[in-house]
Amino acid sequence: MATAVDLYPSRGASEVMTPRQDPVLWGDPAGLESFERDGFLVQPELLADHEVDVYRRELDRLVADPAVRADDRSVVEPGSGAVRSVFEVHRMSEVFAGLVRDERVVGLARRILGSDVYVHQSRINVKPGFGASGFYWHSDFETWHAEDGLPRMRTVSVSIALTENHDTNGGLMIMPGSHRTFLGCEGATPKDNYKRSLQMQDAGTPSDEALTKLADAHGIRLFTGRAGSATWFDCNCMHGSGDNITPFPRSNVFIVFNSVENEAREPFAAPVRRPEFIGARDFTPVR
Ligand code: 6CS
Ligand code: FE
Repeated sequence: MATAVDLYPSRGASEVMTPRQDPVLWGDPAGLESFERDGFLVQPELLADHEVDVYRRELDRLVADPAVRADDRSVVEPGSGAVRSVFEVHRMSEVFAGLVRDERVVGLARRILGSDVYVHQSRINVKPGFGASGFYWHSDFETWHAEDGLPRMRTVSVSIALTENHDTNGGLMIMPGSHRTFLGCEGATPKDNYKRSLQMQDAGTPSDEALTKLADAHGIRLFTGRAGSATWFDCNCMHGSGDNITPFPRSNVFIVFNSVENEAREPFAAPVRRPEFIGARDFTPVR
């Protein structure tokens, strides 16, 4: 099979900026203008309080289950050993599978991506209080292209808050408009990179100069909101989150929808594929 053309080179000898060569919206843009402009949109009330309770209880159940904690799909905090994330929750839990199929969720993903969609990745992030570490600045697409082999920017993430996102407990930050520039990072991908990168990313990390340039051009938006609010963001937004040293956990469920027209190929800049629980190889559309 001919190797796919690499429109977004990354992880080479030096950092390189490439203008986005893909649409942001692949379907009907009506009402989604802010998503096109900024690379994100917020739904303050996606889930009602009683629905939040159902998903929060399911998150607590999974996190408390020793079998889940021992599962390869769980990532623990480097320091405390507390569960930080659990991947593939849409396959592990019928409750979260139901959220993925919820028309309010998958329907908007289909509209943004202009096609049927499958789940490239899902995870719950617990981000407990008292010191849970954040995620340094990165573009998800840079990793999903380099390591999971997604060819085009036809992927959208939704982060649904399951606890209150205060401006103090390590909320998501996005540079509005940064989705229109692809930042190819310097430095080859180490083998088994995912084992470290899910706790602390190094390959695929932008330089201070590039981050300064992007932040000067776009600013930084901090996302706060009630439990049940949702932030949808394009796969190529430059984003990150701070540590959470407050007593208040910042838990969310994070679902990544990829277009069925953008199926994962071989990694564009990594020696081996990542495990399927991080980068799906089952392209069955969500029904
Ligand atoms: O590597 C990944 O796929 C994951 N890492 C981060 C920090 N965000 C996106 C994704 O969940
Ligand atoms: Fe990310």
